[in-house]
Formats: sequence, structure tokens, C-alpha cells
Amino acid sequence: MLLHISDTHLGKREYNLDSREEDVYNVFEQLMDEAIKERVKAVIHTGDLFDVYEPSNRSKLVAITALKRLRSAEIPFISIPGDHDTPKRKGTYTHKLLREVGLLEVLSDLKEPRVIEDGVRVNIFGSPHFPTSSKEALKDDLAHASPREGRNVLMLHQGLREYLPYDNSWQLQMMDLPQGFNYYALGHLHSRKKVIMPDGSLLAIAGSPEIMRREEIDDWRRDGKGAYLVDLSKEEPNLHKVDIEVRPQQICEVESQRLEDEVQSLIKELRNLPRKPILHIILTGTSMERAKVMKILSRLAEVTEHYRLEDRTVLAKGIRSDVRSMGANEIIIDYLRENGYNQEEISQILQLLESEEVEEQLKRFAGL
Ligand SMILES: [Mn+2]
Repeated sequence: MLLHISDTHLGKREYNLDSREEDVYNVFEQLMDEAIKERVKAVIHTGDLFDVYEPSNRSKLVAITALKRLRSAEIPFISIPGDHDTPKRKGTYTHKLLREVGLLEVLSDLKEPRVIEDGVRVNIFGSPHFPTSSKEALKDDLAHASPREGRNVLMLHQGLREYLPYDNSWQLQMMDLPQGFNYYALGHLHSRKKVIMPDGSLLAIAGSPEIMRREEIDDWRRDGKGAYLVDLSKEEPNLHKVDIEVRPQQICEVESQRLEDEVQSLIKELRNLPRKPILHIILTGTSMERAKVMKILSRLAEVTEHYRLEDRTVLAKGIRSDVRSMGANEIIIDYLRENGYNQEEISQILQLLESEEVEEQLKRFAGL
């Protein structure tokens, strides 16, 4: 049995909150617990171990502590770097650092597999992430990956056109995958997917084990978050979903006129959750004074870890509020809305403007 995990993004710090950084560490620790409890033969990690290629000491310490526990249980951690792990210019992979101290293994090309004995011989092949500009080179490499005696696993961190059809966001189509592997282990997309291929083999995207972005809330509600236990004892692999407990999140769309009542009932409802949630309030209807909205919302502080407001109210025609009394964000939102941007685009642009890591955000905006 293998444990397939991915996109752990250690060090990610949503809304600049300590607690959100800890949440991401917490699910990684839960995944290691699961591997040890299930006595898996290996953990396979399909990329984006860290959120940035030069992670903080705090996130490295968390990784080292968790990986040491895995090493004590004699479970190898076999990994490939994702796009977030890839150094810009002449930097060094953090994966290399951890490999140097014997805490993980990195698969660096598709010619030589890492062999695991799991009742049967399991050959694990993997490649680091290739950017879209090098997708032809990746296809060449894939053409040279040849399955061997026993079971064969292929680990990749790439965008598949079938799931990420946007320009420059995909590098492979399913038909580009080499034949003859039993299990195609993919990373990059944050939602879980499982597909049975025409030849009976299995392709699975493990997804991220926490809700890394607001857009992942629906996926989490539908499919949960976590990992896959991969049983390769039969020719056709068997997958068991392992669910990890994440901090709950909720989106609440409310009309400004009903805001007070809605906040009242939210307070009652959210009090019963096992952990304090992140709450996203989408305010619709007619515009309401910002200070008043924030005052009403402030009552949510005791029942949430964090609440945030997306203001989608419309200003009544002709009574546009004085620009001087608006915050910078409100002016930008107004401007973008008038120019036909939708809410999703507006929130991504705002995120981009607020972030210090503009380059990272640009990639995310492009769906990478
Ligand atoms: Mn990625």
C-alpha cells in the first residue's frame, strides 16, 4: 500500500493569519500520522510540498519534524518538485536540502524507477514539474519512460488539458501519457479526481489536503480533502479515499437589508461547529455604509477564526458615494465592475494587488 499525497503548500499563510499557516502544517502532520498508522510501504508526494521555493525556517522545521517521524517508521517519502517548489533563476530546490539530510527522495528523471517491494515489485517513475514552455521536452521524456516487470507508477506535477483547458495552464493531454502504467499519480490541480483509463489503469489527482483558496470550498464540501491509499496488489489498482479534517469554511450570500438577522442566525449556527470556521460574507442588494456593515459583522468575531467581506452591492444610480470617503479597494472594485470584470476576477485582482509576492499571484491568476 502507498499513500499518495500532493500540494501540501507548507508555509502558505492565508489572510496573513498565524492560524491559517498552522492549519496547513496541521494537515501535513495528519497525513504523516495516516501513513504511519496504515504502515504504508511509501508515501508518494506529487509536488508543491512547499508554497514557495525558499520557504521560511518555520515551514522547513515543520517538514523536518514530520519527515523524521516518517523516517523512524521506516517509510520512505518519495517526491517530485512542483511548480511552487521550482527555484527561480539559480536558486536551490528545498527538496535537495531535505534529500541531503536523508529525509526524502526526489525522482529526477523518467529513466530510472525507484523500486519498492509491496508483495509485488512496484516501479515508481517520476519527473519534476515542466513549465508550459517546455512541454515538448516533457513529452519526449515521457516517450522514454518504459514500464517494467511488476506494477508501475508514474508521478507527475502537470496541468492536464482535460481539467485545465486555459491557455498556458496545461502541458499534457491524457493521450500524451505513456501506456502500460498501472497508476498515474498526479499533482497540481487542487481538487481530487479519479479516472479509470480505457486500459483499466487508474489516474488520480490527490488534490490539496487543506482548502488553499476560497474557490476550493465547493470541492471540499462535495469530495472532502485528503489523500489516497493505493493498493497495487491486483493488476487493477484499488484506491481508498483518506479524508483529513480541515478547518471548516462557509460562504454566505446575504442581502444588505437582511444582514443583521443573518448575522444573528449565523452566530447560533456556527457556535456548534467543532472548529471555528473561516466565513466569507458576500453582501448583495443595495449599498450600505461600510462602517455600519463592519460593525454588524464584528459580532461574528467570537464564533469564527476569521470572517471576510466581499461587497457586491450596487450603488443606486445617481447617488454615487463621494470618492474621497471610499477606501482604495472600493474605488478599484467600482472601476473594475464598471469595466465588466466579474466578481471572481475582481477578487483575484485585489488579492494580487494586496500581495507582496506579485509574481506568485500572477501565476495563480493565470491558473497555474
Ligand atoms: Mn502546482
